[in-house]
Amino acid sequence: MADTSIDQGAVAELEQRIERNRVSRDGWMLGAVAVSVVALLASIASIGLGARDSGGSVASGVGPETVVVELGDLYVRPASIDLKAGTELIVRVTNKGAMAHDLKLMGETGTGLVAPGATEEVSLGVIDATTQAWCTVPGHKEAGMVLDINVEGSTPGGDGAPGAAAAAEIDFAAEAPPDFQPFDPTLAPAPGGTEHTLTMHATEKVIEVAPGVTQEMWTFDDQVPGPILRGRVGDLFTITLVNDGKLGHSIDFHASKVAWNDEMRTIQPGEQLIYQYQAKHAGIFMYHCGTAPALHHIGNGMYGAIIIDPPNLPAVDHEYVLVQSELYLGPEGQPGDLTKMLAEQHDAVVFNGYVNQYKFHPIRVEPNQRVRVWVLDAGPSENSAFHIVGTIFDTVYKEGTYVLQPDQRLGGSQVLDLQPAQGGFAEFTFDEAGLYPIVTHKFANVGKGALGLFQAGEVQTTTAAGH
Ligand SMILES: [Cu+2]
Repeated sequence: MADTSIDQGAVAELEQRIERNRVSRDGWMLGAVAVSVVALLASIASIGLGARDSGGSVASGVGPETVVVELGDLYVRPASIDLKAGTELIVRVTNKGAMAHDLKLMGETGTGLVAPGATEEVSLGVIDATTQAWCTVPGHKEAGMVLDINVEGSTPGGDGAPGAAAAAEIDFAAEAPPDFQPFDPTLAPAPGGTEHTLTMHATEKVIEVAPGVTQEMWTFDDQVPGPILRGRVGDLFTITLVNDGKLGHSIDFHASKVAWNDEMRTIQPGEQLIYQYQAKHAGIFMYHCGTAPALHHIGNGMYGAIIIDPPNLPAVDHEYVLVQSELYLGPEGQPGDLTKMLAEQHDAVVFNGYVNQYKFHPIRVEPNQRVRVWVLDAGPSENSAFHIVGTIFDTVYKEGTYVLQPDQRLGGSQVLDLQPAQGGFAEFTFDEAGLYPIVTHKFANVGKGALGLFQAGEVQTTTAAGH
């Protein structure tokens, strides 16, 4: 138990200051002063003691106790408090962070969403046993926004923390379910006209990401990746973003040159905004939700691609788009784990949102047909060494320019290398009928879901996949 003598001194000094204020202020100010003193006292209790004994603090066990709690972006300060059994716990919660947070006992009773800079005081009720309160914004508890409430002589109750569920696990040897429908990788030509007006919906939706594994993905239009948009240099895009979810969301088109604080602002559930821009540059650009923590919103599925065709883009026999990204699994049916995202510990790397999906459903072309594959690395954190086993790229376009085009030097490219948010395309043909694996040549990730197949022509079932 911590020594409280220092705080007694501080309390005495504060009482003197209150007394001075009392004679010089009117009644209106007295109320404010009284409140601020309560806050100061609790603040001293938590900060003063916290500095001396690894974060614990003490509220004396008589009557209701008010504790000042600071919420920030992915922390709760203090991280623990000590109470006597039977104390009514009142928390005065100030949000010092840049995003909204709340604090609820066992994730249920407590503050509403506290806006940045705002303060809310609420009773968490009478505390009889050791328990916890945490921020219920998805991912925040897992990232550390937990307040331990310790009651003397009491160990954590048997009701079990709901957040303790184990993360889902992927069986990389599993086959896709019989009714599995892959994300169609076929890229349609840019629609006619120079103005593109569309509506996109931000949602949260439970989606299968691997055989038998679902996650609550945060999406654009209920799909991961989001819709693939396409146009030409000079085209005008007018996108209405509607937030149909339960969290704040936003959108950031890398193909645009607009002010971050306007078009890219976060909108709350039920709100919408119009994001308009003229595409001034060619390339395959990422778009994503930028709401803090953007890592969580991107890592949990809120990304897509917009392709602005380079002028004079030649026709090919087939065009496809593959968006590479990682999965950081939370419990089955729950959002991805922000803690894993922060540690860059992904569970899987996938093309177009699902483990090994084009291994289950190979992309069918014919030998000697010319194929263009647009690739975007949505990350959030892994790079891509995009490679197709058994062929050589004769044309590579990356980040707005041709890296390689056919000429008398007969150069060949084996990998389209991309960092997060970079994109480009590769063109090639398959000289023989057979199967051609699609991988990132960062091979640790091939065994984690980054494996697909092109099938050129008819293939005997005994044919082995690539070497
Ligand atoms: Cu979002």
